[in-house]
Amino acid sequence: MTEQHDWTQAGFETKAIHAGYDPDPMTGAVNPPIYASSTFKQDGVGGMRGGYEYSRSANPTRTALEGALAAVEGGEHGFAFASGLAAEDTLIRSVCRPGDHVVIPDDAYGGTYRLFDKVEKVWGLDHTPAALTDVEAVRAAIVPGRTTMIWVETPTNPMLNIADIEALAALAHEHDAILVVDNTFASPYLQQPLALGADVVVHSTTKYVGGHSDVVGGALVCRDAELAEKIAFHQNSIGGVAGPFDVFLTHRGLKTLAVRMERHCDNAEKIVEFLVNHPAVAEVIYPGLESHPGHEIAKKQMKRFGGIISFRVAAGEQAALDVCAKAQVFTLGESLGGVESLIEHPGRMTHASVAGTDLEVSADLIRLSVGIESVEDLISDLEQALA
Ligand code: P1T
Repeated sequence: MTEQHDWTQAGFETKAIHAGYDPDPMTGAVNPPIYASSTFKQDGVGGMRGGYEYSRSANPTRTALEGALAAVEGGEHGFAFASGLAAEDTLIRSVCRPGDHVVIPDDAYGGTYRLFDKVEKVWGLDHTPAALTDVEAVRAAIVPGRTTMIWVETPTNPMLNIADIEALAALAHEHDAILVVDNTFASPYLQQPLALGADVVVHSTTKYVGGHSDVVGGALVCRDAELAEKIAFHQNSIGGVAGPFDVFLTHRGLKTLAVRMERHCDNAEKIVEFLVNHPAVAEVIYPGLESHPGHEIAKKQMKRFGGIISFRVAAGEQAALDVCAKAQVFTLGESLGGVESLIEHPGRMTHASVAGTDLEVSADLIRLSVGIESVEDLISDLEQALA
């Protein structure tokens, strides 16, 4: 299973398809076999073949995905987990200690906020939510000597705010903190935070990387060997690893990420054009719009602007709920990043856990995850749902 070929100079699509795995020397299988084995025979005590001992520590199917994820993010070390939140928790416990402090986004996936506010805080890790669009606000939130991590989501979920990764990486490093970027919304195809100075990239691979809404997973990618060693230790010690069947699906999804992302972006751009001209829509939020406050930074650090659109319904909360209920091609559901279009009401669904906090979202907001269906069908669906 050890990879022979060096893909570092290859293009994104080539890495996504080939990195992490060379055809199996025994059979020539072009895809990583699903190694449904919890343990591996040793040739005498400690005589491990290829370093495999027990599948929590390492599994060849997972090794292949981890190599591919590291390659597409321009990193050195990849780690695959059972969910995005398992990846986040493992990273936090690898880096932070009781008494430390983290600056977190004042607009983020509700589950990430809940993890910091309801789980990590109990173990003595403090956090301050800050507007990541404002570098000075982030600077002001840092507690010198205690802040070990600045946690970034860009674009954010669900408000699609844009953080300047390069500027925040410089700020973090000024304070001996690390910069973590949750790259779930952009995907590695549209944005590569490590090249901009970030120390670790986080993914919910449940989303664009998997791409087919058929598997839950998470990932971490970094360059630094010392940090990688800490993550590897905690990945094994905590045990929130991705299983071989899930890993297979995620890896299969990754191979087509580039072509899917192009279509997600094409469709999203056309839907944005439709929504901005619709009288029932009060505001369209999409980083590709020149009027979006983060447009210039997004243009600088993203290849295109992604497949997620948020918009506010002029007639308020009930009207927003009605639009969600009336949509037919857009499926009403949580999650995002799959081939099928999804519609949801963040206030009552994905971000219900932040109600009453600094991160509460407005009740007239709808989030669309634009899929790769025929765009005409998506637009006529929204037309009837908004009518
Ligand atoms: O669901 P999980 O794989 O554990 O990933 C958590 C997560 C992390 N980061 C971001 C930016 C996310 O959007 C998510 C999960 N988000 C949803 C389920 C959602 O519908 O927004």
